[in-house]
Formats: sequence, C-alpha cells, structure tokens
Amino acid sequence: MRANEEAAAALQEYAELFALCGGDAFRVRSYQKAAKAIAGFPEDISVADVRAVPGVGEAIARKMEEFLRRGSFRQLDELRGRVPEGVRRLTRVPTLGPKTAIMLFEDFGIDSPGALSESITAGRLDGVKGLGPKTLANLLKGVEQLEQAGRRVHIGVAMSLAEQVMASLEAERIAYAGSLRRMKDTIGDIDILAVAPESIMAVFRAQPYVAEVIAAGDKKTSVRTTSGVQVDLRVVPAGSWGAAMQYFTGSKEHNVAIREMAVKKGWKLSEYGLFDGDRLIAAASEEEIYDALGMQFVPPPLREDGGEVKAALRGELPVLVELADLKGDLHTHTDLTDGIAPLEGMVAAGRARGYSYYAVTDHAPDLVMQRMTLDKALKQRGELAELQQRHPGMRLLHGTELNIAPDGSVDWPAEVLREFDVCVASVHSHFGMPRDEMTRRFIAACENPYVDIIGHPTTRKIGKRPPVDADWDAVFRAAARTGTAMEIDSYPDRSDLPADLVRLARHHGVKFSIDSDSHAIPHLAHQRFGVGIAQRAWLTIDDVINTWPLDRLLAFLGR
Ligand code: DGT
Ligand code: CA
Ligand code: CA
Ligand code: ZN
Repeated sequence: MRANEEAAAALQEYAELFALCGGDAFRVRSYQKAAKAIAGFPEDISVADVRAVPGVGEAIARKMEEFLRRGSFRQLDELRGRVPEGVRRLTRVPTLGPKTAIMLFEDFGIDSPGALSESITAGRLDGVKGLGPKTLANLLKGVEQLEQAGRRVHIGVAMSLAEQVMASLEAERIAYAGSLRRMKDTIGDIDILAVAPESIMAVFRAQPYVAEVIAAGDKKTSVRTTSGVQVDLRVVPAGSWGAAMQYFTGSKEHNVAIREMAVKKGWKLSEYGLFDGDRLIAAASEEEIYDALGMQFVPPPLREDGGEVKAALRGELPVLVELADLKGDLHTHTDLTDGIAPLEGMVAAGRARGYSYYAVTDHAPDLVMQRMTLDKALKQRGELAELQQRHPGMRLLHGTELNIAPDGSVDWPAEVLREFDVCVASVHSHFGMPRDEMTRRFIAACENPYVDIIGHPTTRKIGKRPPVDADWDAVFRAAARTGTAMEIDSYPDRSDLPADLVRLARHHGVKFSIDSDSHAIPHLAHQRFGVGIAQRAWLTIDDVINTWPLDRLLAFLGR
C-alpha cells in the first residue's frame, strides 16, 4: 500500500531530523515505532483511520492526516528547513552518528559526505577531540560505502517501483527485464519492455513518479524517478518480444556466450531475433530462441555465465526451487518483541498463505532492547498451543531467534533450548570481530546441538552495514558436519546469505532455510526475494528444508 509506505517514510524522516536537532530520544523511538507500524499495517490508511495503527496517538495521527492531504506536514517542513540537505546526507554515512554530524557542520562547516572525506584526507580533523585516527579511518570507509551504495538500490525498492511503473502504463504487453528479472539483490536501473503505441512515452514522462527525463525517444525513454532510481522504457515490436526480452534481460556475459553459439551455427542473434542471413529463425518467445540454439530454456536468475550455458546444452539444468514449493516459514516475529502484529494475526496470515507449518521465533533475552524473558516465551508457547486448535491444518512451531555471543554461546541453557521446536541463532552485536574469532564464533554456534538455523549469517544491511568477516568455507564445513542450516533471509535489505555464498555453502553440502524474518504481516511475502537468491545459487527443493514435508523437517530439527 503506497499511502502507508509514503506516510511511514515521511514519519521516519521526521524522526531522523528530530534526532539530528537534539530531540528527545524517547520521542524519536516512538516516531520510529509508529512509522514501522504504519508501513506494516494491513489496511490502507488513506481509507482506514490511522488511529487504528498500534503506537499511533493523536499527535502522530494529525501529522499523518496532514501528510495524506498534502504530501507533507508542518513540523516536517520546519525541520527540513532547519537542517541542510548535506548534513542529512552526512548522517547516512554508516559510521557517523547525529551528534558528530551536527558538530562537524557547526564547527567545521562540513556539509556533505564529500566534504567530510576531503577534510579527513587533508588532515583538517587531525587532533579533534573524540575523533581519533581509527575513527577518522572508519568515517572515510563509511563515506566510500555510502557512495557505492548510492548508485544501486536493493531489490525490494526496485521491485515495487517496477510494479508501480507497469501498473501506470497501458500496453498490449509489458514486463521488466535486466537485473531485476534476474533477481539480483541490488539493481542499477530498471529496464521495462512494452508492446504499445509510441504514445506510451508521453504518458510515461507525465507520471507523478518521474523527477527528471534523462532521454526521450520514440523507442526508448529514460527517466530518473522521485526515489532516485533510473527507469528505461523500451517499445519493442510484438513479433520480436522474445528476442528483446532475451537481449535486455542479460546478463551481458550470458548474452555474449549465447551469441557465440549462434555465430558457430553461422547465424546472428540480436534484440530483433535469431537470423540465418535474412531468414528469421526465432523471435516471438525466448523459449523458441533457446530451443533453436539446441539448449534448454535458461531461467533468468541463472543467466550470469556461471556454467548455465554448458548445462543447458547438455540438458542438465537443475529443477530450481520455486516460491510455490515453500511449505512454511521458520523465522518470524510478533509484537512480543520487535514485530508489530500480534501472534494471532501472524499465524492467521501464515495459514492464508497455505503453509503446512509456521514457526514463531521472537528474540531472546540477550538482545536487551527487546525485554524478552523466559516467562514471556513460555506464555507465548501456551498461546500458540491454543491457536494450534484453531488451525489444525498447519503445524505451529514454537521457536526463538537466539543471539550468538562473541564466544559463540547463546542466550539460554540446554534445558530451556531443548523445549523449543526450532532455534534460529544470529549475530546481533560485535560485528567488527577479527576474522578468526568471528569464524570460531559461528562454528561454536553450529556445534550447539539445539541450534538448527544460522539466521542472516553475514548480518549485512545493503547500503548500511557491511558483511562481517569470517572464513566462510570453514563455517560452512561446520554447518554441513553438524546438520545446521544456513538461512536465506529474504528481507530485501538483508538478502542474506547472498547468492554467491549460498553457492559456496551448497558446495560444502549445507542445507538452507528460506525465511521471511517478518516483523509485520506484509513481510511474509518477501520470501519471493529469498527464492530469487536460491535460484541464482542453483538450489533445488532438496537443498531447502522448508520445502520438505513436515515429517522430514521435524527429523532434521531433531526434536
Ligand atoms: P544493472 O542495471 O546494473 O543492475 O544491470 P543490468 O543487467 O540490468 O544491466 P543494464 O541495465 O545495463 O542492461 C540490461 C541488459 O541489457 C543487460 O543485462 C544486457 C543488455 N545489454 C545492455 N547493453 C548491452 C550491451 O552493450 N551489450 C550487450 N551484449 N548487452 C547489453
Ligand atoms: Ca538494469
Ligand atoms: Ca538499463
Ligand atoms: Zn535477527
């Protein structure tokens, strides 16, 4: 729901600005919590009363109502006026807090990430109190990360934008191609193909999400959207739809390999079709083109020149896991910790997705902020047992998301852990440990007999936090040896494990769990992104424990 997302983004921005201006931390938290709740609220707040959203009181409700009327609210306008844009971008440097950002601006006139790295390199911040050489080096690294991340967006952002663009245009045929169709976790720009009259270009340029027209032509128009992402729209002839989709889906490396095959046969392959001289061999569908080249149809996530061409020629492509193969979700949260929906709502939403099993895995006590206790966990277990009566068709699993301490231990002793149906264990602190220690930390967690799944293993957040450093070969060997699954956390800004590490882990014989890590009902649908990662890593249903029937899953969990 766009209204919810946009209103939540405005409130989140307000919370950031409020914090930056030295606002009360408690209020900052309550704005942030309300923003999350609005984003995840299952009803459209432009229709329903926003006061029905948990955590939204009268003051926030009025701000949101003003936002829905005119796209902003007074207090937000005020703070936007007070804080220069460059300072706001400064706070997006991953290693820089709001207090330091303000200090850098007021005392040194540093008003952008670029100005910051310049000042550091020129030595102008040497000897400043609170900014030691190590901190300065980290800030420099942070600016670099920000610059790299700024050029690409994660797939969650790109997918909803592509869907919005396609819904806004009328065409005989319309689809996205490029890296988005290949389900890459980050997307440089969005490539959309359409079979439509050329008038579609004017309609496209006039859309409210267009911030700037970069290039306007009859066949191709490129725009920058209000979210900063570039979208290329191409009009293609109906008869060469398949050839165009094949060409613009890429990757460039895959296309080069395919074109070589055509050349070997004395043919030519272009975005208009596969030709023998002037004679058209195939163009209408991708299937016909691959078929004419004597190969199996290559699913887009495999098109990276990673062995798929050879396998397709031999007829040996794997049968990839698909979204419909998933029988459950093994990592989800409720409002008992940092989720926003109550247990009952999450379980009902899982049932509505047709699952055979569903695990509730709220956080464990060592993540102090979440105020979890054993009593609360046990009470939840009782509630889950009652809910089980109401949902006889879906097995409810009571789990937890444990915290892997620096020494590899987890929150609770064996006698508590063994009573859970499933334990996910994740790193939530001490991200900067040296490689050896981090490796030992993960191995120790794998060796814990009650740990079933390592959650979001690299802990990266795309554009915000780099992956931790570990000897992944060693970690995956331990996971395979101990029967511990690695998670594919489908939350799009995590996308963790990423596909290259999934492929490496699979090579070591590791199994995987494709989880949503939901904190709200709409997040359950994020599993589609995890399936994309799994496909890019060539996974089949045998590799993914939550495609297995309940019996086989329970045997794996060993309870
Ligand atoms: P991105 O946008 O960086 O996430 O990655 P892609 O793969 O979407 O790349 P993009 O948008 O530059 O181009 C889309 C596809 O179009 C690309 O995967 C292959 C095809 N393509 C574009 N330009 C060329 C080219 O110069 N040569 C070849 N062989 N293919 C191209
Ligand atoms: Ca692209
Ligand atoms: Ca492009
Ligand atoms: Zn977590």
